[in-house]
Amino acid sequence: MDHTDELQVSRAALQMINPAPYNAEAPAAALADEITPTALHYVRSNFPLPDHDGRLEIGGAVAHPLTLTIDDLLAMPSVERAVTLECAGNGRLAMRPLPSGEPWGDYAVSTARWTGVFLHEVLARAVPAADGVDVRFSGADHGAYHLTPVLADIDRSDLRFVRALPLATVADPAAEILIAYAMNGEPLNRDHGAPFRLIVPHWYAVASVKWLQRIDVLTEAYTGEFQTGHYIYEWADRPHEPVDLMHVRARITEPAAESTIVSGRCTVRGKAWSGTGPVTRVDVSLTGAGEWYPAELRPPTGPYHWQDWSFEWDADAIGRHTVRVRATDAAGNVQPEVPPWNRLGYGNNAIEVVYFDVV
Ligand SMILES: Nc1nc2c(c(=O)[nH]1)N[C@H]1C(S)=C(S)[C@@H](COP(=O)(O)O)O[C@H]1N2
Ligand SMILES: [Mo]
Repeated sequence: MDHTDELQVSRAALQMINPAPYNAEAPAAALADEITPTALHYVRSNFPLPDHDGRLEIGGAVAHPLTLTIDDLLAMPSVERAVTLECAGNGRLAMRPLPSGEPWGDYAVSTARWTGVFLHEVLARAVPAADGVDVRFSGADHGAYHLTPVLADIDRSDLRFVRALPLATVADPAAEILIAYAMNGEPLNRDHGAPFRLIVPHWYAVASVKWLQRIDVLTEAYTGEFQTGHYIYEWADRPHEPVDLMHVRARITEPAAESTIVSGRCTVRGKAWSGTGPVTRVDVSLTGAGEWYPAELRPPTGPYHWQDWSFEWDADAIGRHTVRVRATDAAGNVQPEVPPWNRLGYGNNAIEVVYFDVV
């Protein structure tokens, strides 16, 4: 198969949002399993698929600049982590007024098994300067920007996807940030960042730079369109904040929303996740503003992995029933009733409301 055929096959099961640059949601089935098959994993790209020369340059304020290839990474100890990635724009479609940006429904979220090396071990080989502040990650992708830049001095005719993380975060072994070269046991495909990408657990997926080409240690805080322009919560009533950790959220996966079900006992189930600690409880409400009942919550099967929950519902009365589901995490964060509106439409973790018609 040539590249074009390969892409057609790997994209066939997704719900396309934008053909170029290619952006696509996962189908509902993607949330059913522990691990999302690669062909069902959502894709979000800001630019056309880039060519990558296979080299990873590490420089800036370091004592030993390095050039690594996939073989160098394969020679290092490998780690595998299941990581739930969610786009910060997931759920944007439910915000009012509707913000600009990709009109994501609720399926820009997936969980894959990523294999790679620890970023902190790679960076340690380059020996970052003691006065390093940020670490800047450059993707190989660049081109005309399909959205309107937020920063005033941006040339939208040729932009590159560049993001930074604090050096303290990158150097912390507990952060477990990966340079991943495999996804669900296969080499990364082109849509997911071949030949290697960052995987930053717990963060909204914008931090997980694909097609990673350069890593530079900076002695000043990084500013750029994808760091301080877009991916900022522009609140109406308080200071702006950067998009960082995923907000706590639960989704109902079964029965399908708006489906007709036969009266009797019914298991409602779904997934819950958070970037600010494991989910500690999930509650279900069956009557709009009424009481909340605890759902059964499975313990996490990994530190960065969505959790299963289920609720036995006696759906005896025929008619239309509403079901709401609300997750709480170990840090005490709870989902809000109403989307937390911000100008660019990030971080919508409002309580999901679905209805079922019982017959
Ligand atoms: N180089 C590069 N990395 C990127 C992006 C991008 O446009 N270019 N998009 C980011 C965003 S916003 C998301 S949500 C995730 C999506 O990862 P996926 O396509 O593997 O699901 O990649 C992130 N990494
Ligand atoms: Mo995203």
